Amino acid sequence: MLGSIVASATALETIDERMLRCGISRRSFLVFCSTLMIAAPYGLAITDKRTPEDVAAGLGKVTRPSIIWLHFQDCTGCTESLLQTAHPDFGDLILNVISLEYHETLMAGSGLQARQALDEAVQKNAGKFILVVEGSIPTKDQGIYMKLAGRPALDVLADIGGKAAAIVAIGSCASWGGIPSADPDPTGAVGVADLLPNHSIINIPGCPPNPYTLLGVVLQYAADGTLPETDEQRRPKFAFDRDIHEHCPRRAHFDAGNFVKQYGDEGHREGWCLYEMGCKGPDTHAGCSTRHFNEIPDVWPIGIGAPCIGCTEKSVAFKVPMFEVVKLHTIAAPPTSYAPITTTRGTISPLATGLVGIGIGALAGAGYVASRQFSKVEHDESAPGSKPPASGAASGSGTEPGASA
Ligand code: FSX
Ligand code: SF4
Ligand code: F3S
Repeated sequence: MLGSIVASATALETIDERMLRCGISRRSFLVFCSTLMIAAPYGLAITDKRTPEDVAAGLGKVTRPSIIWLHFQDCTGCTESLLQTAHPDFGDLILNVISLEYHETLMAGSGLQARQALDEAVQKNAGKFILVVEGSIPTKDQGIYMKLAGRPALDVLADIGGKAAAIVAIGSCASWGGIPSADPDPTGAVGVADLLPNHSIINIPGCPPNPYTLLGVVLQYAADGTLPETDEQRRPKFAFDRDIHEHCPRRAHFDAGNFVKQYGDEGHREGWCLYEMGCKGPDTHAGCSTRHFNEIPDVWPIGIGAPCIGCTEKSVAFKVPMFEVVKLHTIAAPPTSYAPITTTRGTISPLATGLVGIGIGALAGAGYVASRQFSKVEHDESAPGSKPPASGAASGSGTEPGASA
């Protein structure tokens, strides 16, 4: 990883040149491109292609985007989600697609050395780099609760943010305050857009967010200088236009009224809906239900049996209690009164058999009467119990009751 950062002197090479120079296999790059296509199925010119080969052909010509990554009040989960992957070489591949000029968690330097590295990176790329901010910014008491090299984070953000071409607030902390802003919010934690409202800022909330959303945004920007269309919370629509509930694999259980009542109960073991356990999926916009983490199927909260806590929603995560049931805005309340699908098995008593027989007899009789009543053809021989008309009989004679109705 450090190698990728030290190699920033070659930041202006294209992704293809970099892949070649670093011996990254074409196959790995194609897997990366197909994952990007799934993460951004529409809304980005770089992924709006027919095949991963087409995406790779376009992306290969793009100059690696220079990124300066700042950490404020965070847990480093956003960085972890970017670099933890099922395929050992994937973290390296990601660091070869982008040019990470400065990242405190990944660099070896510290103290004065780190400070000089930041100054150099900003100076060298002024006006061209993308600033990625991870973590919230403390504002209480003139921002004294977090300082970098003696400067409040507030000042550092204003300074470096002002020299960036665009800013990406990665994670819920940088987007709107996240965990540090939860009650009682001791540091007055806010997101980047609260402090720099007039800058080009894309929010990618999530705790952590899907890393491919970030990669899609920065690669699109590197390709043609555009940022994706966003919603009113500055979230890219391609990743946040649908709610979790819409494509949740447990949705059929919600519709059928099958709810987990307690962790470890039969419904939980069977993979039933987690709504009654406080799942915020119906009120949460994110792509997790179709785009899982770390390239491993089912690696996302609901996939492992935990309710969605609404981590991408400012008004839900860390605000609404964990087990509180969310309001359903766009859909009907879940049906809780359906008869259970599974019934206890046992022996059937002769009395029950007799009652069922009577029931079936009554139904058959009713069906017969109904079929006769719907028949518009006199002496319809297809109707059960019809007798063939007597030769020369007048119309309407010799028929079952109701046959001519
Ligand atoms: Fe952590 Fe990032 Fe949550 Fe925050 O993600 S995963 S607390 S959004 O800033 O490191
Ligand atoms: Fe899935 Fe949650 Fe919706 Fe249930 S309530 S279907 S678990 S998103
Ligand atoms: Fe967050 Fe819910 Fe996805 S908790 S990671 S938005 S499933």
